[in-house]
Amino acid sequence: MLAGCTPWPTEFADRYRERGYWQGETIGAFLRDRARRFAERTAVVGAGQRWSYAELDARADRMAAGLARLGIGAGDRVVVQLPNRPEVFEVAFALFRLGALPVYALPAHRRAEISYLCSFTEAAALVVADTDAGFDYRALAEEVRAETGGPEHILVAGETGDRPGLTPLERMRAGGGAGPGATAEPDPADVAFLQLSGGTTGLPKLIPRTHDDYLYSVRASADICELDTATVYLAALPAVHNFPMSSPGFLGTFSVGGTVVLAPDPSPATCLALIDAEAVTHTAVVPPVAMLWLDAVEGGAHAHRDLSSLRVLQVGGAKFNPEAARRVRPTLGCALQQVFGMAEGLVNYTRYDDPEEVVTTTQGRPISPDDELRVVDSDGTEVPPGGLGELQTRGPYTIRGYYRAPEHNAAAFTPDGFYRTGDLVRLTPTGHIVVEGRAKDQINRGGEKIAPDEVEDHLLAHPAVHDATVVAMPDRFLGERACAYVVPRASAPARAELLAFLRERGLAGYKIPDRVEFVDAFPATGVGKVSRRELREAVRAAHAPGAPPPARPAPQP
Ligand code: OOB
Repeated sequence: MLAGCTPWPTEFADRYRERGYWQGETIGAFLRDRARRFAERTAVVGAGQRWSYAELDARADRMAAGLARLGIGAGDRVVVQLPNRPEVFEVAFALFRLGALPVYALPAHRRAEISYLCSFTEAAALVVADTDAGFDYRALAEEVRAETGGPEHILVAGETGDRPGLTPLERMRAGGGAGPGATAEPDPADVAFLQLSGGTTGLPKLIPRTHDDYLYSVRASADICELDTATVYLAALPAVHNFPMSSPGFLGTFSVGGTVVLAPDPSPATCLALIDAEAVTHTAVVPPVAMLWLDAVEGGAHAHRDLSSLRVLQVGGAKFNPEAARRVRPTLGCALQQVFGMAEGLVNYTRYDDPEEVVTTTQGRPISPDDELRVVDSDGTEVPPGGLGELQTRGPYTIRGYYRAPEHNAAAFTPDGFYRTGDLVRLTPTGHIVVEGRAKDQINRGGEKIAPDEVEDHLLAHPAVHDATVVAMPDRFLGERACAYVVPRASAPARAELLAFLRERGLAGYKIPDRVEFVDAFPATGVGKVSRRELREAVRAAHAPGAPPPARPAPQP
């Protein structure tokens, strides 16, 4: 296994194989097989292109050969930051074929995140788009290289704009034949890619997922969601997030020979038009996006759109409130499926035959009979059935440790290998999970996860900041937003200047606090630590009665 990763203990690995969860297939071989079975069917639609399974497969091969010519091969890490365009699949499958590991970055990430990913993984290459949604990713890539001295190769999907040092992705497609290493068949038990965790402390953690464990979650998800060759899946969220990737997402759709349609953004205007034009059957969104779609359809502005093909709207990533949940069927004419998942592994779905009440008020139940769930109190003791506590889990597709993070792993996993999710839940008598809150220090901004101390560290770098604490504040639309409490030195900096400072440090936009409060000191807990709870309560109180509703920025999940 890739150095710096924690394998499953042998007895568990054996059991997962015996029970047929781990089938010894790689993601590269998986696509090869589907390309054979569904050759002429449409695999991908997006950015004005339509690729059949055979074409996607052939493109992945050509791309793999080109990357191998650059010297990229088994075990190399490649940071991939691409928007929802067909190249994202071409590059990912090429890397799987080479046994190289995609490290998935979100389009919203900026210099701070991309530099960290490139240096931490010692990436051999960074793959970016030229521009997207008005942002120049080439300039970002160049800044990353200037800051970190790497990676050796920067590959650009689209125009390089004649910038020296950037290689057009197109060049990878040019030469024929398989280069050295292009035929490497990785071990299915080994790590296939690294995905970013939402993070609770400091810098983001990387999640190593193996071919075996990931493909199990993909097959089982496609099965639960009843996907088949007629499935048209709309990737409305960034495709490389775990939700649209495997729950059941694009991989689930590929597993059954369906069609994946890539939306450039999750707005109702874009997505409702695509649902109509491509006869989309399934899609997945975060709660604020679901609410925008519901409002848009109820407002009548999209009455000319035919949404009758849509069978299932999946909502997950953050808690979906039951009132909004109840509007899905009458407004959109499709079933709701709640999805409570995490990039670390465990994914829960409400099932299509669950009663309406269960679908609207719970976050589903696990994929696998071998998902082990434990609800514990703050001492780690299991609570009585139905009681509230922190969810811990282990199972055939839940990691046993983050990549190169031994210290963090000691806290994030129990000695017997359960992942401490940090989610406060209770289980219903039918085994469904209701997410009630969070024990972890994380802000869930409409599905986008923020680790407060990552932002605090950036604030503390400002010369006029003495101390900083970032907490969640409730928000009707996003669920939560971030509020920074700042103790200034002699004189407080202007709010706008502080926020500009964070942007200049290259922090992703969704991590920039929505509100900044200057205070003289922080409330302390009994042991003298900053009391986040008191700050959360303070900001909640400041917002509660008659507080003006904040503007609705477009969510960027
Ligand atoms: C998904 O994955 P991540 O890794 O971005 O975030 C995981 C965390 C969970 O631990 C929980 O705190 C929160 O996001 N969450 C939910 C939720 N779904 C995720 N909280 C309440 N209700 C839900 N339905 O977000 C993710 C991964 C795969 C599928 C779906 C979501």
